[in-house]
Amino acid sequence: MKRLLLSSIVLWCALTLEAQIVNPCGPLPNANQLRWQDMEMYAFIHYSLNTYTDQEWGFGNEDPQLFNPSDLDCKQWARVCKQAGMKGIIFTAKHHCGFCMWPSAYTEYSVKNAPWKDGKGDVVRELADACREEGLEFAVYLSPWDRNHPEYGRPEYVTYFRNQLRELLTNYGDIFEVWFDGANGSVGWYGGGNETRKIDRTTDYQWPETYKMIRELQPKCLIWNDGSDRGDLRWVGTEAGNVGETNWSLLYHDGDVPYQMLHYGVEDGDVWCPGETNTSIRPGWFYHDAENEHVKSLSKLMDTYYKSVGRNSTLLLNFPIAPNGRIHPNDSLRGIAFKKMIDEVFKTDLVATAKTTTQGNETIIYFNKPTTFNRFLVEEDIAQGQRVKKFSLEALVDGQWQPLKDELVERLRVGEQSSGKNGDGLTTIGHRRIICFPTVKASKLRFTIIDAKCEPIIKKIGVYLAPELTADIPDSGEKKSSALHIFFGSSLQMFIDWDTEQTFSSFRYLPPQDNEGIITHYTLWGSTDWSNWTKLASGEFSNIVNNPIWQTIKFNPTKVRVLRFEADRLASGNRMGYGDIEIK
Ligand code: FUL
Repeated sequence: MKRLLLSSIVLWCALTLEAQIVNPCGPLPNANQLRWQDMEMYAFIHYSLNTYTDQEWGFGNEDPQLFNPSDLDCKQWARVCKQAGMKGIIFTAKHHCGFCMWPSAYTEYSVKNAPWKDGKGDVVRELADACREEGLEFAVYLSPWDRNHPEYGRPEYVTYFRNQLRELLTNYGDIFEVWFDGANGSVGWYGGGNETRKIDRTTDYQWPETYKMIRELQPKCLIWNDGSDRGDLRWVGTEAGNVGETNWSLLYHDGDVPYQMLHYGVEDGDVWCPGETNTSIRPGWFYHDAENEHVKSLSKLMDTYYKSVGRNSTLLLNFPIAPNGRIHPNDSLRGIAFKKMIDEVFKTDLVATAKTTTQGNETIIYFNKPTTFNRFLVEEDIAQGQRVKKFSLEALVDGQWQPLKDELVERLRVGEQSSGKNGDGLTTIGHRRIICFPTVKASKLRFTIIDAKCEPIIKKIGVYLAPELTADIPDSGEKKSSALHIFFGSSLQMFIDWDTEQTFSSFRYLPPQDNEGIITHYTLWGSTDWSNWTKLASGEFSNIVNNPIWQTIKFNPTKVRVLRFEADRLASGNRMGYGDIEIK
């Protein structure tokens, strides 16, 4: 064991030192959190009855008879995830619809009443075994919101939920994380009630008792939270695949956790609660045929990597399972290419062949000759706390020091206050920070820590030349709705009309991307004469706030001259908003 010198920034080469905590700085991670952070990337797998109903959120009354995959192969999932660089898998043992992918003793709504394997199957078991065979860790997602259960929203439900959790935590070996999901309580089947159940998510689930049970049954398991009771790690406030470039692994131990805190952490927080960035390899979490050509591009996935692992977070990347019971080839090929690209980018550390000097908080890397690079990587020894608040990077190009900045810095969201975070992006470091900038050819690189909470302890730095990735095909900027005649009857009612009758069977809605006026519940009407209206569809846009992607409403082919699209409920604001509309 070597000791870290604390006099200043110490270690420049890609060495991993086991450090003694001699000078702790603020809250520290525990052994579980340290181990988990080093996993860096692990997979989510979304698979349930939704896979067979083309939905993102089931209502709770979907028929278990639908679950009969022809070719379910958990070993294929594990192999793909491993090759995609994932260190573990978190599986949707139960999603909001309440259908259990294991034969729970506490409900009939599970695989035991599905035709698959004559009701003798257990997907959780098969996946847990497959993970072990591949050397992957295994974890479960158990939705607290259960739209099937008659007692949901009542104290009896908490007992049911804990019983299920106990089954999962005792029968399937080591579980590295439990994922509870914050979506909760609205309309659902609830045993036939078809009603709305409101809950207070901070008190009704009685988390402290549940957490105690988890600690007893699985002492190494991390508890996910979205800002209700503090668990061991936090959601980052979005499903788009990015955490703030400033990202403290700290929160306050109690009080509300608004988006700003989820996304950026809290500099003077008093508990260690690192961020986990979750996103899907496709637009939706569950499989939909219509998304087969929309698997995220390599450049989008790399962007996600830089904005998660490269910003002091872990990456939880979702692979949905197709109706046949396997990961679709488009997703597996892209996942594997993603891992190859990460390896390619970080293959050659240019610091290894350079000379490095450190004086105080300034380090200079002297390259043997003018060298091209476009990535800078730096890691703090987080076992000793997260310390660095601000740093700078400069490249010596043709005898002149040029400042480098993080070209992936986020724009502020509507209404978001700037707190200086969104300047050059060179703020916090933590477990790993990767700075992307346009390729420079320089003879020296200067890294200066400008501000830190305590004496900085840097564990590693690296400089790399990433290959140019063909950018995603840019959006032409032309909206599909620009060809439509759209006008508003009120702030919650939109009309689209045509000169002549048209036959349509689908209506697509892209919510506004700045968060204001997102429609969560809608009704769609059609008419040929403006006075007799036929209801074409009504319902909810599941998960539209956290994942504001295109939503498709399908209906029987109908002749209309005018469509009336009504917002029955908005997520925020009082005027319906839209990013785009497409009608076919
Ligand atoms: C969300 C859920 O509502 C989605 O369906 C999905 O499971 C995602 C990971 O979390 O909150």
